[in-house]
Amino acid sequence: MTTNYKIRMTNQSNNCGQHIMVMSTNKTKIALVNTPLEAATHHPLFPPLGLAYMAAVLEQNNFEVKIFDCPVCQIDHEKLKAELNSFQPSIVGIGSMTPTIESALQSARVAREVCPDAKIVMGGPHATFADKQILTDEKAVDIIVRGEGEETILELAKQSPELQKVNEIKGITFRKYNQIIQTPNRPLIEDLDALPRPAYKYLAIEKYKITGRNLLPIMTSRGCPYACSFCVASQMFGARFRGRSPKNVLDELEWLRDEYGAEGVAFQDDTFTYDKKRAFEICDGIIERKINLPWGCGTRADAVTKELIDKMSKAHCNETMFGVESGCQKMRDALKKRVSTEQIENAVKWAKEAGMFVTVSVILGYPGETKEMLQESLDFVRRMEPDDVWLCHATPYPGTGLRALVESNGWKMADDWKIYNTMNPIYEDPAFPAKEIAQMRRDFYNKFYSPRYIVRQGVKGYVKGNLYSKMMARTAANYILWRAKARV
Ligand code: B12
Ligand code: SF4
Repeated sequence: MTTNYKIRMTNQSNNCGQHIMVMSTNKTKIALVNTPLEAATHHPLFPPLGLAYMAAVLEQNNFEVKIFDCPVCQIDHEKLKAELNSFQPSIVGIGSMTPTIESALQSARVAREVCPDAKIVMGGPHATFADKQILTDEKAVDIIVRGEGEETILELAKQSPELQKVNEIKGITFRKYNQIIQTPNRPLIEDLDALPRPAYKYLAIEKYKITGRNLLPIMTSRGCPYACSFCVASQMFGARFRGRSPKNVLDELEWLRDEYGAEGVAFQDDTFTYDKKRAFEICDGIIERKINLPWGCGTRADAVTKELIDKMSKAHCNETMFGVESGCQKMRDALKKRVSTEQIENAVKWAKEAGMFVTVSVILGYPGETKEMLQESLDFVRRMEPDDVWLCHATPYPGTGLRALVESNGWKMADDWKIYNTMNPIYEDPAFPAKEIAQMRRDFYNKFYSPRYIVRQGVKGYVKGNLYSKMMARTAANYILWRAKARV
């Protein structure tokens, strides 16, 4: 298929930067960068699915692609610079989330130094909503891709290196002389089944282990019809749920197991069960095809029924995360969550009865929340006795209603993006000091991860075989030991 390309031997490096001799061609080269991690993260590392999708589309169209997956390969900016220098791509595409934006900008600067003629493109949820600010402040970035990237990066690659008709490419923001120009939004990809599978061959996929197990991600849908005020999902991927067909999903699950040795799968959809009929069909398919992989997913409490939860459990779902956000109806209304207390209690109860590891996530300190309301919320969560609780400080990410609200209140906000990871208070509500919120968060965890909790998770994990419970029994034991040593 590519015989008209010149082939030569060059000294290049593999996914993790070890030098090897490879055949290379005269195809246009595109580098995709998962930017270096500058500080330890509280999350396990997951493969950068968005970059892997874009790599697949570019490869399908005969471009030469490399992904520099810096966090898992422990590539810092110096090493990235050397890698880009030896690859000399026409486009350097860099992903961004809010806590990693500083690192992403630093990646752009090193790319500019060693590839002065390359176009430096940035995408992802931070750049999408901070496009104008980034292009104003950072000359090393040429173009921002807003929202879904597959079709946009392909059009950029096709026009590369001249990019003479860049203004005709939808979904980008770019600088022309001293002006910043936003082209119209790109229509969403209608048929997600038509996308190639994420090109994991460009990643050091074997390095992604969670407690020693090969747990791989899958995204079976995009878009969210809700508009919770702290979240960018519906603006990023559209306010309409676009689900892949059950067959397409099931084929990918088998591929993850057979080609990549997956021992478990993380469904990373925003609301996996939004289309219940589709969720039932996927579960039936998993059972019929004997896919036999444990999996977890996140969803809304109003998007499940007892029957669906039981079916998911039969299909080896052993972990579910519900975005509860608050135990106080008034706060859930303010957050635009549109879920009732009864729906939350039922969903958690059904999932626990089905033997799943149930996590709930809760937002702390949303504007208008009082100490009493937060206490009500924490008491509600404690009563439900989930297996884990993510207590997230309300974090005003660019593009969210929450950010607009905090700005309109005139409250001071932290401008260090690195701390936008939900573990830190970001703004100060004069009526409810951030210090008090942080203390209530600590107190909750100190009581929650108790010896009784360890026994409960130990039984669920070691006797009943739930993988997540095993992990949490150990994590909680370490937490208690750490507290005892540190006397906190
Ligand atoms: C899985 C996930 C994680 C995983 C793994 C992240 C990863 N490796 O991608 C983990 C658990 C590590 C994680 C952590 C966090 N996450 Co998270 N996460 C997700 C989730 C659920 C799925 C990500 C995914 O795979 N999407 C599917 C792919 C196809 O989309 P994508 O990655 O966005 O890529 C597309 C576009 O963004 C764009 N694109 C992306 N990069 C680039 C680069 C170029 C050059 C171009 C052209 C285009 C482009 O094109 C891609 C293909 O269409 C999303 C929600 C969502 N729906 O995306 C939240 C989401 C990305 N996370 C979010 C947040 C807030 C976080 C945290 C900051 C806090 C938290 N939740 O704990 C941490 C911080 C992590 C850190 N590094 O510091 C927010 C991001 C908001 C923001 N402004 O950054 C999201 C959008 C959730 C939300 N709805 O608010 N997360
Ligand atoms: S929090 Fe969940 S339900 Fe709400 S908008 Fe985001 S993805 Fe949708």
